[in-house]
Amino acid sequence: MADPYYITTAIHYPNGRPHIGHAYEMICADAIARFQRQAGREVRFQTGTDEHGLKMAQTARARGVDTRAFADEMSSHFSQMADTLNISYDRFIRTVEPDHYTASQAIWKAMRDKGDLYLDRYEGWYSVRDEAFYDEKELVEGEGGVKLSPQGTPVEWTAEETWFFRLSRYQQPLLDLYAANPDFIRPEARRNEVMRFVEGGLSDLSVSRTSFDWGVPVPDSPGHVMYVWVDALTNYLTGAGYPDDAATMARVWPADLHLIGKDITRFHTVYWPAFLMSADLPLPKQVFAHGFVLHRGEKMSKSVGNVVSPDELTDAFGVDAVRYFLLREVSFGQDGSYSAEAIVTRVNAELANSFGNLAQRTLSFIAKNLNGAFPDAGRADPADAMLIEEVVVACAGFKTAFDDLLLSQGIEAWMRGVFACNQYIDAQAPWALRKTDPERMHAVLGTLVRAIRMLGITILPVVPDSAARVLDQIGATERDHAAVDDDGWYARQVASGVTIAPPSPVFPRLELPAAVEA
Ligand code: ME8
Repeated sequence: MADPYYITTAIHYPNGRPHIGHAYEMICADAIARFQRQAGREVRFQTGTDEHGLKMAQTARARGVDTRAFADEMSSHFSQMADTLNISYDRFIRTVEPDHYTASQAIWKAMRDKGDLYLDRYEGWYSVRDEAFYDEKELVEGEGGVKLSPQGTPVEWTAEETWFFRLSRYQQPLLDLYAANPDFIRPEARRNEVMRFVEGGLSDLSVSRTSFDWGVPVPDSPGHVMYVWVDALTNYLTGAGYPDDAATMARVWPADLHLIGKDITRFHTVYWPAFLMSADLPLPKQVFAHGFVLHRGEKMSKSVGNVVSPDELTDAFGVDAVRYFLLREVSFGQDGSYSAEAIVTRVNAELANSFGNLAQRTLSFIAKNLNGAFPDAGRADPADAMLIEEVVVACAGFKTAFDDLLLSQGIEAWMRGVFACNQYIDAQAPWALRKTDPERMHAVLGTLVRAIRMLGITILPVVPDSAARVLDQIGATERDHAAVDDDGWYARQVASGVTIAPPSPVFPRLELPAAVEA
């Protein structure tokens, strides 16, 4: 059986509509999932919504609607967005689902049986917006002297009887984990932050609430629901079949990659591994914290209200253009900024005018001048082999970079292959050769078709729909990584007699729409 690869996104709070940050996270995870599938891994990819907690309960109450009905409606916007963005998830999990209750209660009991849970009185600060407890020493002062969380959100004083998790016990095991696995937390800046935090000492964590009931009930403890992060993190196990589906668990757990945003690193790299150690479960192999996508350099969030709808962007520019832009523009792990102008500029320069134009002018020339027949071998020139070599290097560069989650660099490497093709086509000028040297023209066009196939396969994880259309135009059906190096493909196409139909452009030039510009 193929080597499994389990990748997850954070599960998103559906207390408002999805924004471009949520879209970004799904797109990055999807590109990685598709890339790993192409590499032959048996990928399991999970995304979903995180529906419990005070923030959801309060938002529903403020709107005067039933919390569950509100969660149902809002979660559907996230699953619809995932479908619009062509996200190849295997499961869209909702934390209100019965098997998730089972998993959350099972990990709870395992932690309790370990002696890591005890009842006590909690008194301290809580941010509903972050769904997080904070120590007094972490708070900052806002306008008028009000106390704010380190994320700048309001905090309220909370005092109630709750269950505590003995997080303090896990300080040394966590430090040992980070030391033994330097890649457990990426990028480096986040790893350093987390290590400083854990070195500073860990307080036990309040893990249940009694003042509201919108959550997973704590086993054998009437009146208590789990702290939303306990159940939220457990979603990754639910999706792996925990606790009852031992076969799936054995195959997909531990997760290979939890992809999350930088603001929730502490939950994933401190609390989550501590819960898992407590429950005697294997730890995920890696947590990668991506940066924030800012709109013209400014932070957006549902709670702040300057939210840009992903639908607006995909309607204006197309799904693959938005995917390409985000993956290419933002250096993975760092913050990035977007605007309509930046999307139009990037996509026109690299997709419409470069890869799109390369495919379009090559294939329409063949359709028109060779009746769509695959060019003959013609008369080779060292420039042909040199081009193929450059494209091979570019595609290998993409693969090496993606293997190491250097997504933007991977696309940049691929782009070098596209540029090499465009230089070659300009230098060889096949349209001029048509009259002067048809044999050379055949060789040049054949070389370009080979290059387009390799580049098309390579870029599939980034722009799945458009790259597939280019590959369809040349009848390239084998699309895994191994196919890139398949030297026999061209001869087989010629032998099969398939032809290239007049292509319609796959990457249209974008215009700046007035509505988005405003
Ligand atoms: O934190 N740019 O949910 P959430 C990029 N339910 N990513 C962003 C972003 C932005 N502007 N804004 C948010 C939660 N994100 C919890 C997670 S996981 C067990 C529970 C990212 O809806 C954010 O960093 O607030 C997080 O990874 C994801 O979107 C969901 O954020």
